[in-house]
Amino acid sequence: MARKIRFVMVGGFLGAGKTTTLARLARHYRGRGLSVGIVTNDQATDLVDTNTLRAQGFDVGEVAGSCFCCNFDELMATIERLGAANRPDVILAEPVGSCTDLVATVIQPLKQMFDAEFSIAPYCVILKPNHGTRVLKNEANAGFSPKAAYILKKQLEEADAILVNRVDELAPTDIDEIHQLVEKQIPGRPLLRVSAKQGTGFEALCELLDQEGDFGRRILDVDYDIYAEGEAELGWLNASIRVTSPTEFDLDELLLDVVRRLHTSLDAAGAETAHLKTIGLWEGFFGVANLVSRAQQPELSLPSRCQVKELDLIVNARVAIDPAILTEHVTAAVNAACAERGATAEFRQTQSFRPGRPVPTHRFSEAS
Ligand SMILES: Nc1nc2c(ncn2[C@@H]2O[C@H](COP(=O)(O)OP(=O)(O)OP(=O)(O)O)[C@@H](O)[C@H]2O)c(=O)[nH]1
Ligand SMILES: [Mg+2]
Repeated sequence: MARKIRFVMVGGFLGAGKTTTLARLARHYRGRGLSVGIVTNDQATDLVDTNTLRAQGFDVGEVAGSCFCCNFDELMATIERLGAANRPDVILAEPVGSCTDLVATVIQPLKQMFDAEFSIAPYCVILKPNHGTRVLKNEANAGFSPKAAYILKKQLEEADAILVNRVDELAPTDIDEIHQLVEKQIPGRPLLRVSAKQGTGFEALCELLDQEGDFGRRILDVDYDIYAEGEAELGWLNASIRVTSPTEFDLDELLLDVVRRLHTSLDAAGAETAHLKTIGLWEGFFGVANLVSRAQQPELSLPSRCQVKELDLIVNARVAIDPAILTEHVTAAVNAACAERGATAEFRQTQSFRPGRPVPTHRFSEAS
């Protein structure tokens, strides 16, 4: 009988560092000679994450159109497709950052219906310190609404282990404060201090993920009305754009310019950003720029270091604003950034909406 596939799902709120973590884990498993498949997930097509991971050379399948929990069959079909040529030893899965109740709707169905095929790694959930701390402190101005804060707390509650990310930019006293806050509110979970960007804490994370045991058993008591309303407060936008210019320009500067313009205009509109990300792709080169909070600065997370005359640009935005207004902001920012370089933007597809109510394919209320 074929060896079981190790199923490693890493959750966490929008912009927490899931994709960065999965890329690092994928390199780690590959380095151990294991074959790795990654499954990304979103409410719509044209994912920055899928393109970012593929551009780094990973085997990526995408569940687009609804979350893993609401399209469990597509998750299974995607894993099967990834294994068509070469059965993976490890599947790394990234759920949508506004999803929770994943133990009852993804892990337990895997355990109870596909036990012969998968072994389940501890379910780790990443905390974005800036946002997470404000939510855990119940600060009035935590960036999003109390309903969105509810989702973040539920995500942490169902975790087997919690990863406090971005320790590279935190003072030790701040890390200690977050540690104590998490320990007090969500007690009894291993708590790892990591930097997905720099790799700090990843030895301990990989050891934790290798543990054998009965993981993914913390089934939540979730109020689906609050959960659905929390998700629906976010404006969601995925756009794909073809950019062309008669003269060369710096791809990375364009990406940063788009995100900077959005940062400025959305801030002026009083809208909190959960995650704004954009990837530019041209002939095997790629660059990625992000903004993870209104209070932080845009950053070029993966530079392309290339000059181009044309590129495919994908913008994914998750912002607490009306999706039609979000579309206006994105269109204006892309057009202005392109015009400044004498380039033309042709919008090929734009999907913008508020996420619909989650209706899981399966929901197991008892752990196996
Ligand atoms: N400084 C720092 N930045 C990080 C770290 N981890 C991730 N980031 C940055 O945070 C941003 C978001 O990271 P992602 O990995 O895309 O986050 P995500 O959770 O996959 O986001 P969504 O898929 O949109 O929910 C990117 O700009 C990353 O470079 C970290 O450890 N330190
Ligand atoms: Mg991601």
